[in-house]
Amino acid sequence: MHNRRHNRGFTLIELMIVIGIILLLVGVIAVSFGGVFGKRDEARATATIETLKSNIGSYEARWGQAPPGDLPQLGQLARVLNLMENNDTNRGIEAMVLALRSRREGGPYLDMNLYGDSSRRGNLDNDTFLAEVMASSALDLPDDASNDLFEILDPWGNPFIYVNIAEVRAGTVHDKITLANGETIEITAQDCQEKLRHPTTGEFPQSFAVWSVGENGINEFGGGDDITSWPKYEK
Ligand SMILES: [Ca+2]
Ligand SMILES: [Ca+2]
Ligand SMILES: [Ca+2]
Repeated sequence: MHNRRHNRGFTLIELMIVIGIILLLVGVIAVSFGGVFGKRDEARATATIETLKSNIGSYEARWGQAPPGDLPQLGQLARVLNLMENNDTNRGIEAMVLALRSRREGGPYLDMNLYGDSSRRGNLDNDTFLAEVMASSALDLPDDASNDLFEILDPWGNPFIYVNIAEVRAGTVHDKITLANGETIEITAQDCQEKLRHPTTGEFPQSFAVWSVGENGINEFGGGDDITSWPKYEK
């Protein structure tokens, strides 16, 4: 009797130790897998930005400037009257995507693998360019092209943010970004002028800036875990 009780107690402690070890192992595995997935997403975001950089570079070589950061500017450049969208949200990335989809000047410049992948393309603010302006023919979009104003999405489902640096300098940048969680964040020219400059040289990235708000979903204008088209500044 005494022996059996002693044995039972021992078994319980043993069991708790085993459970403890299992929990510890599960924790270690979960953390390392989380790290692996996090790294994989980060690498994918970096690869997408590299593709966009190369696409924008080709566009820039023919059009003489980086894609405009809003539709009226693109309209002016492409001589499409009243090219506009109706919600003032995701303006930068939408204008960039539309500019790169144009077949004019040797386009389209947008990587069709990127554009054709529905997991990397979205229309979070659910808008279209106004059909009556005949933008489709003026921009020479492919015949089967949708009128949707698409965003290119990062691996966490948030749109990449695009600004044209000439527009940052001119103070005309004003954008709202729709995040995957339904929140909206605001981007002003003043923010960009302050936060996109190199902290010591005061230089802006290039003729444009593309960045992802990163895994934390918080826009840090290229700081923190944001993934950027320019070399990240040292803290
Ligand atoms: Ca929009
Ligand atoms: Ca849109
Ligand atoms: Ca971030």
